[in-house]
Amino acid sequence: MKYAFCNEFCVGWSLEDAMHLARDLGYDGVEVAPFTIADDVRDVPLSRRQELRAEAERCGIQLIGLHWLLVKPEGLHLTTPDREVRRKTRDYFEALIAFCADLGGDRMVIGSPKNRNVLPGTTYEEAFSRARELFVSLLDLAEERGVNLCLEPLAPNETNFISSVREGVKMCRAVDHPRFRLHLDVKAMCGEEGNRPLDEIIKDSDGFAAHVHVNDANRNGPGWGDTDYEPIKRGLAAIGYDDYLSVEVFDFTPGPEAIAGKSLEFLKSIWS
Ligand code: LER
Ligand code: MN
Repeated sequence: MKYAFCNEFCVGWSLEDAMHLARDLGYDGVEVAPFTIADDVRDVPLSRRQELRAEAERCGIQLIGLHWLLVKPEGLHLTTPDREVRRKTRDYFEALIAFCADLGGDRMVIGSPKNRNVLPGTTYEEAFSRARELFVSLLDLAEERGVNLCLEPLAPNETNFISSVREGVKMCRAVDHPRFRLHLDVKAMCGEEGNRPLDEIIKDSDGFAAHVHVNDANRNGPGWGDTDYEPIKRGLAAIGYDDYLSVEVFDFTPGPEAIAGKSLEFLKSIWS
């Protein structure tokens, strides 16, 4: 496995400082939340992108890609009936693909639970078909720039759209393109309805999974709670996943050094 962390817990830090922490602790990569760089990535000049990529190369860290894609700018939505909002959302996705590739990244996690919810007055089927159409329209650019679009199923406590790995696989099949993949998030799989073992849920993603967020059901880092990683290890081995495990947490209070340090120690104890 390769190891990364998501940079948003480095609150107030430059991306350079986050990369230095990753290097010092023994990580391989850093995953970037674009809102930590700019409210709108179209405002980040190519010179700054090149500077960040050069620093990553200097310290032997890969900027692996992006997540929390639609936090900013405000007002974007994937499944709204409002065509103009969907057009703006699509345009922003294109800007994100370019930003991701400019940083040297090869994956984008499509999570953003609030920006994809099925809104009142819309059926699930309508939302599905709008999201599918939007995703399909991005594939040529994703292919050209070498970026995988990885849909992140999130549990019903976060969103009412694509709230299980099985639903995510349905969208992957409907889009049917090698650049449209699935992302697995541990706390989201723990929150799926049906209380199924995690190795079984992971096996449902066979052939589609291209990236993984590691955390605990309690939304802290991996190893910071009771989530058993043995079934996760079994499931990922069963589908042949050996790419990045990226630490993503939601309580930033322990601080970057503690979150990143203790999480990596735990991951290495499991995947040693
Ligand atoms: C949200 O819960 C999440 O897991 C993030 O990866 C959203 O992009
Ligand atoms: Mn996640």
